[in-house]
Amino acid sequence: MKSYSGKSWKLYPIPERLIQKKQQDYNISYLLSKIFLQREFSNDEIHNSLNKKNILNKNYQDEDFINASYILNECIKQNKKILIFGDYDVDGYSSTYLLYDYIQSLNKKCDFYIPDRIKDGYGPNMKIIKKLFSKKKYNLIIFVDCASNSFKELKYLNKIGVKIIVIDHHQIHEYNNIKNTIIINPLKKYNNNSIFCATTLVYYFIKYMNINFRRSPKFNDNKYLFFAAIATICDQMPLRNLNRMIVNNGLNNFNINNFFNFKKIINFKKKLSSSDIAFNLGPILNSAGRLGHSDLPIRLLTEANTSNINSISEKLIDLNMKRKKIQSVSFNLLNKKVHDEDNKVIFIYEKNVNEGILGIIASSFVELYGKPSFVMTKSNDVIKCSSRSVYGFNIGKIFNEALSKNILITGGGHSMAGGCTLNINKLNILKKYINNKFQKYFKNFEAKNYYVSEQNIDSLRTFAKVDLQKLEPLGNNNTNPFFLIRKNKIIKFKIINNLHLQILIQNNFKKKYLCFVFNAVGTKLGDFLMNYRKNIDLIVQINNKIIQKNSDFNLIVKDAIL
Ligand SMILES: [Mn+2]
Repeated sequence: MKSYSGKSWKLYPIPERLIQKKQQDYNISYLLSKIFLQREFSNDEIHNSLNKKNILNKNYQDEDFINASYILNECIKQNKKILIFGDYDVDGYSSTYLLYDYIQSLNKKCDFYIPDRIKDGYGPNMKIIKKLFSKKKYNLIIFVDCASNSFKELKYLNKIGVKIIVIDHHQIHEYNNIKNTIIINPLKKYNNNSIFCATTLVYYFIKYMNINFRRSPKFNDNKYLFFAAIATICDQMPLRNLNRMIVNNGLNNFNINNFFNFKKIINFKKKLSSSDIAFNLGPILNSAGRLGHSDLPIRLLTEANTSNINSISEKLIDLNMKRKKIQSVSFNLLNKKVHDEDNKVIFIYEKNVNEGILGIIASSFVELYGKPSFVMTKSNDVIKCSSRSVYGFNIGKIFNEALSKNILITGGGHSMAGGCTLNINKLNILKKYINNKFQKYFKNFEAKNYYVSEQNIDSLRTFAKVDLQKLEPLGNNNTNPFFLIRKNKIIKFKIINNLHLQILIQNNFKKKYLCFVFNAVGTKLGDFLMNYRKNIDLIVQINNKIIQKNSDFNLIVKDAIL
């Protein structure tokens, strides 16, 4: 079935007897059974989904943990000067904070540094390293969520006698053994497909170190797991297997009321859900780096003084509101350009866009059009690009290859997200390069989108009440399921923030339902929905954001069938 947004929708074929068997085995609904089968959930994952009080009974261990623990332990013992170097997003802040907190809990001191997204750029560079080391002669530097490819900087640090630990999950360009440097990165092994964010690696590393080397009397497993959970969600790691358990346990087991530093920026009245993290807490923390205040979130996390916590929180909330405004203006501008193009990869350059929001815009394009998206703007004398991908098209690898072919100045990332910088005269070469790669990887590419089944709205309401939360956390590799609802009329619509559509639909039985169509203004789908008055078949999701707030049941319209 072809649709207005240019996607093709299919019913996922699962044999009836399999659905019924799973339904009986686990005493679950037909729909939930079908979704578990469609997503190939393991028995462990199903048990974890159905049992609220699940325990995290799986561990992760990396062979580099021993050597890294040994170095960190020696440095702590000998009161050496330690610097943690992080990244300006939730994963970077969280991993920096966990290490900092652990070392503090041993009554030892250490410093941290988060580079500025706009002035410094991602990861270490010679200028910042020299500046940091001119202020203090650190003996150990721990890079988190970055530096896997920073050979030049690592070699330099080595030369001046600094010990190095890197804990990272980004695609490695080319792995070189560097003396006195321990790199913890599952992607060191060729073909290893890591699913962990940096904070999860740090969490397991500290846990290992705490058990085997140096026990902290204040070691707070639940708090540390909570940070691994929020970073897993915000870094859009696949929410399957161990990551599912990390998120479920991390959010369930930690009493957020005990963490005063977040009191002002999130609602404490209830248990936090993964959508609270993905749509509220995450964007607030990330907006700081996007608008030139990369240090604020780490200061919020490490601050002890109440009035300082309050003023940092207020600044963060304010920055997030500013970010939303800038984003909606830029989104409208760039979306018009996408509208005019008809390529399999979205490749958009516009001179004056705030470079901090390129990634969010790329994300919304992937969501809207189901195509890998590269969004670019001018930054000083070069072009900065942020990109998000579709499943199976590894952006981190492609940027690494383009880097080795000298198309890029810098570049890297992981399979679903990445960034790069390039000279303006390489813009068309990069576009061609990416299009060729895409055509090679996906010869007969047609993004197939699957819906679970055709449903009437009442059955969806039941599913929303009883089953949807069993699929949580929803996100990458475990998306909010799509359903087909037939023969609905749109009887009213309203434009929200010049960006989204709110529509009222009416089914065959004259029942009315409220739906949202996000980022629809200015798209083919949006134009169509505002103007069509006959019966229409829609692809929808249940709006779990609203469900959890106990308000009325409503739907998110994702597409309309031609
Ligand atoms: Mn990360």
